[in-house]
Amino acid sequence: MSRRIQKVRAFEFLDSRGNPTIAVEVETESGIRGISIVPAGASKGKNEAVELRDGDKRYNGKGVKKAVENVVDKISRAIEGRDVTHQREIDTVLIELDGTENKSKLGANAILGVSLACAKAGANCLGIELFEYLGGKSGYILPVPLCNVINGGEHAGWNIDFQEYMIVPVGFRSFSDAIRCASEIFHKIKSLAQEKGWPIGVGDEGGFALPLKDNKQALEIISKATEKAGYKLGDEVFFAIDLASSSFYDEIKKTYQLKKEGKELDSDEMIDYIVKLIQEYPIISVEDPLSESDWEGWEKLTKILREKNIQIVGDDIFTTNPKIFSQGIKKGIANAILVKLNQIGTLTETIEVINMAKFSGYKTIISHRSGDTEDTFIADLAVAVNSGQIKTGSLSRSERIAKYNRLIYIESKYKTEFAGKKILQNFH
Ligand code: 2PG
Ligand code: MG
Repeated sequence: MSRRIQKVRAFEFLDSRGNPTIAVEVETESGIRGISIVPAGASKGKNEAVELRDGDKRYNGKGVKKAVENVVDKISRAIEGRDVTHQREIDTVLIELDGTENKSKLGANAILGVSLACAKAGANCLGIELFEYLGGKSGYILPVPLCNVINGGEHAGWNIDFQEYMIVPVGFRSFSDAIRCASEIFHKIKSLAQEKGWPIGVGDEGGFALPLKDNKQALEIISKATEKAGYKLGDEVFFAIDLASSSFYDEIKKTYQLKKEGKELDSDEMIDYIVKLIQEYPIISVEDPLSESDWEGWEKLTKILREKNIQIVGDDIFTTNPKIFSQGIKKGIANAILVKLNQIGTLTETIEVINMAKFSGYKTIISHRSGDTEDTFIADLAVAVNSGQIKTGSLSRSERIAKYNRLIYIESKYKTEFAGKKILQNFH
């Protein structure tokens, strides 16, 4: 059965925000196919690989016809005839064909679509699951989900300053039990909001977008909902937050603008603010607490939070980029990295970053984007690399639930272990 690539197709699909995104289908000579749909972020890091958008009248400039053409014309010619299971070779061809540092010529969206479609076709050629294809035959760990039950910042029209308020259900024997807990808490938040007479809408990642007065009120409501659902806070369930601080950082004044609370804080004051929040609530993970430009602040805060055994996650600051990440490791910044395939643009480079993290004692969290799709690639990736954690939104909106359902499927069908409380150990 030939595994050689015969045809590469590309489509202009829509993502969960109703914006265009690219989908790629790769087909081998023996008719085996793999299809991938690329996600898109809203609060992006400055150093992310470039998402090619048409910038014309269609879809308010967000069309991806040029990226589609790049796949159909240029990329297909370069990879047709190659063995679809030779992932590293294919990704190297894609990187070289583009030739730019940030994949701006062909578009990281075009490149990633092809890279991931090849991986899926490769798994299908061998007739095995994607996670087995990427991760080998055994020893699978199901990740703890970081469920974003209250949405804020850019994902919810700035109802509140921080972007994500997540529950982390660790005290369970299985992924399915952890998800049940998260779903029950999610529904208790809804009842509490209804009792207050608040409108019940959700943000980009399916968490409630509530008219809150400040960040603490969000954590208060989740605490209450956890209690009402009958779970033990600080034992079975912890919290994680993603501040997405770059999105409210004033680059000129070098201050953090917490508009909802009427506060303007410099780096040291912001650090105090975060440390106090951690003392008050069972927060075990803090993502992008400081701006991607504030490396000095990151160094200081990492030292403080490490001592307290808190996970400090670099997203916008590292942008899943091996070069930037290695500088961060050298400077002792953060102790975990958020891994987003489309920030760097190929599967091979993403796995390189994951390996770097493991080698350096950093935790990894495989992540969705706020504009996502029904594609469940990240669920398989999290299992394949035993990341221990996945961030893929709330307990509503099918583009988020699709990943949870995929993990439930893997857990029910294969021999796996749930990461659970193990993720709480050793944040170096
Ligand atoms: C984040 C992500 C995903 P976006 O900041 O971590 O939750 O958001 O995709 O908008 O960058
Ligand atoms: Mg983030």
